[in-house]
Formats: sequence, C-alpha cells, structure tokens
Amino acid sequence: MNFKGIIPALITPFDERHEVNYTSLRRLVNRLIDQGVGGFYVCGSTGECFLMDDDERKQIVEVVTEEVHGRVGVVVHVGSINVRKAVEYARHAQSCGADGVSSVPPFYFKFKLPEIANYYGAISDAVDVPLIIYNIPSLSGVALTADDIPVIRNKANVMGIKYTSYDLYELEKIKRKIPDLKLYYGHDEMFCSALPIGLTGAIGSTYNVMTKKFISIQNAFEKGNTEEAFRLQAEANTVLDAMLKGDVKAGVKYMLSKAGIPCGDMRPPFLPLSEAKKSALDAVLPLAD
Ligand code: MN9
Repeated sequence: MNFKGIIPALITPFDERHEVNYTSLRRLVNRLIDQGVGGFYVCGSTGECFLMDDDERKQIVEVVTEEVHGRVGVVVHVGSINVRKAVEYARHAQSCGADGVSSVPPFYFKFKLPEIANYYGAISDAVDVPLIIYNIPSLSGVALTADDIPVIRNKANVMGIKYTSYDLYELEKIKRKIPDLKLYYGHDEMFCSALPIGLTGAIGSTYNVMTKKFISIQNAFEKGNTEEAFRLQAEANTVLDAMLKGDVKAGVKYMLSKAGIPCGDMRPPFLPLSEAKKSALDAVLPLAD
C-alpha cells in the first residue's frame, strides 16, 4: 500500500452553514498531493467524523477517493460504537477504492479486550483491505498496549497502528514485540522524537497545513541531520503551542482559510475560534512554512 511519510488526517471544510464544502475539499486534496503527502487519512477525529451524518461520511470518502485517483494511498476511518455502522462504512470505503480502513476501539461502554478484538474482527471480515488500529487514549478512553495488539490480530487483518499517545516507551515496546506492524505516529508535536523508533509514517491534523515543514523534518532526519530536524520541529511546535491553546482542528481550518482554501469553523457544539486565539496564531504564522 502506498501509504507512508507525512499523511494528513484530512480536515472537513465547512461553509458558513456548517455544510461540507466539497469544492474546498477537492482543492485541499490536490494542494496536499502537490506538496508531497504520502497518503490521506479520511473521516478521522480531525475530520470531525462523529459530528457527521452517515451520508456525509460516505460522500466525503467518495469525493476524496475520486480526487486522489490512486496517486497516493487512502485509508478511511470507519469507527463507530455501533459495529454494524462501522462494517457498513468499511464496505463502502472498499467499494470506493480505499486502500485500507481504520478505527478507534469501540468506546463509552468500557468494552473488554475480547470485545474490542471482536469489533475489529467484524470490520476486517467485511472487507479485503487491511486495517489500521487507531489508538488515541486521550479521546477514546481506551489505551491499547503491545500485549493487546496480538489479541486483536488473532481476529483481524491488522497491518498497522495509528498511535496518538505521548507514551513512546509503549511505542518502542510495540515495535520490539510486533516488528512487522507498521507504525504511524499521531502526535505532530513529537514527530521528531518518535522518528528514531522506526515509523512508516505520521498521521496528523497539522499536516493539512504545515505539510512542507514536516516533510523537511523527515528529510533532515533521514539524511542524519538530527539537529536540523529538531530545529524545524521547534519551529513547528511554536505554531502548535498556539494551536493547542484552542482546538488544533479549528487552528488548522483558520490557517487553511487564510491560505486561500475556505474551511469555515468546526461543527457545533464546538465553538468558533476566538479572535484572541486567531491573533495568537497570526503572530507565529511565519514559522509554519
Ligand atoms: O491524531 C491528532 N490528534 C488529535 C492526530 O486530533 C487528538 C494530532 O494531529 C493532534 O491534533 C496534534 C496536536 O496534539 O498532535
């Protein structure tokens, strides 16, 4: 699967009425491919998936796969606490030509590991494309460990993990104990710190907008120029610091809108970005390029 390097967790552009802006979505996809992204992660938390109608989630996948047209890999997040919905989204993603599917573990009811494994098994059984586990304990409330993943793998065709946690010790354990599992790191602000563990790629919100910066970080690291890689990461993190004062996704949308791709605000109940937070972002914007 052609899915590696810097991979945006695609934001969902909205218009003034919070309806999906498909024109901006298509433009964003093309701009990001031109900038050198190594794939797209569609309808994830950054894409506000849990605030979308079923039809919208599907239409976004249809538009993105059509626009990408095989130029890079597309993985669709199909997560839903309702496994029947997750299976439906997965089948639909495959029918659109997606290269893989991904999901957060089922949440809210505090499911046990065998239940989580069955959830992934049901998705995997429904499609031929491989699965990427989405581990994001800060939002899902479920922290999957190196010991948990083989249990899930007994039930599902898991090729990788999107790992959005600051716990790099656990990530190293995953690498050591499951060497054939592809690692996609998910915290943009620690990309450089996670790289030496051996990543296939990184999937994150700010790769929608600080794309070139993060590709440069990866290139510097691969050339052995760690100092330069961390210097660039520090610049990116100055922007991320300002973004993390609000919602990162709102900051990404604001920056893209300023760059000529109108993305609107996040969907309610998220509040729009305050003027103060916009000004704080404006002040550090030159460091984003
Ligand atoms: O998975 C994103 N995580 C969340 C990706 O949305 C919670 C990241 O890209 C973060 O937005 C970013 C800031 O913490 O690293």
